[in-house]
Amino acid sequence: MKLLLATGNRGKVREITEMLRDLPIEIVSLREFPHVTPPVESGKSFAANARIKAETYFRQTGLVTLAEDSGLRVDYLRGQPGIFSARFARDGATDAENVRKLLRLLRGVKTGKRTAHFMCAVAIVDGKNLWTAVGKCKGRIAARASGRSGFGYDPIFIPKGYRTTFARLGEEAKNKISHRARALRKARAILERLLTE
Ligand code: ITT
Repeated sequence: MKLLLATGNRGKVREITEMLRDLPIEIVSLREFPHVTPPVESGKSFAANARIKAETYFRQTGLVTLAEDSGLRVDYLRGQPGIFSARFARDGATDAENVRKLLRLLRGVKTGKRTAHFMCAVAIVDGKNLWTAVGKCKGRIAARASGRSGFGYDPIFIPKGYRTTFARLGEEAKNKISHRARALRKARAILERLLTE
């Protein structure tokens, strides 16, 4: 089975490819479809945006498509940046700009009030059905950035039960407990069913 992993985010591609490594699936990326047009992510939830992406890319390629929408919800900021995590500082912002903005907004906020969680919604479309699965990872925002692994807000996110950031824990540890890992564990059952059909 061929599966289109419909994301332009290299960090997501790396993690999802690793998580699905043991399945007999040929994963193809958007790089092999340079002419597809990305959708406007106009949904009001992670699940809605994941669905929009999966449906748009399925329509243009005809391949079973897996897309995901994810982001960070910070309690002190009433859930911001949420679905706008990728473009928090500005449209086309770099990870470093987004991290800087978040740290600035939390300057002086005490450890106990820096709670946050990552969310990930995965959508799979095969032309007949659409499935979604979500995963959540609780934690808090560090006082300063630390670590080089991962992407996005990883240098400032400390998962619950740990003392250091995702970026310092490294990909193997992150891939066991992350929001993406949790959503993918559920999505895996769907892919296994598709494989037997
Ligand atoms: P695609 O839409 O092409 O998949 P994107 O990066 O624009 O790529 P999103 O709209 O889902 O994807 O935005 C997700 C953003 O949330 C991402 O750019 C990061 O800033 C943040 N994010 C999501 N998962 C993360 C993770 O595991 N670690 C750190 N930051 C993460």
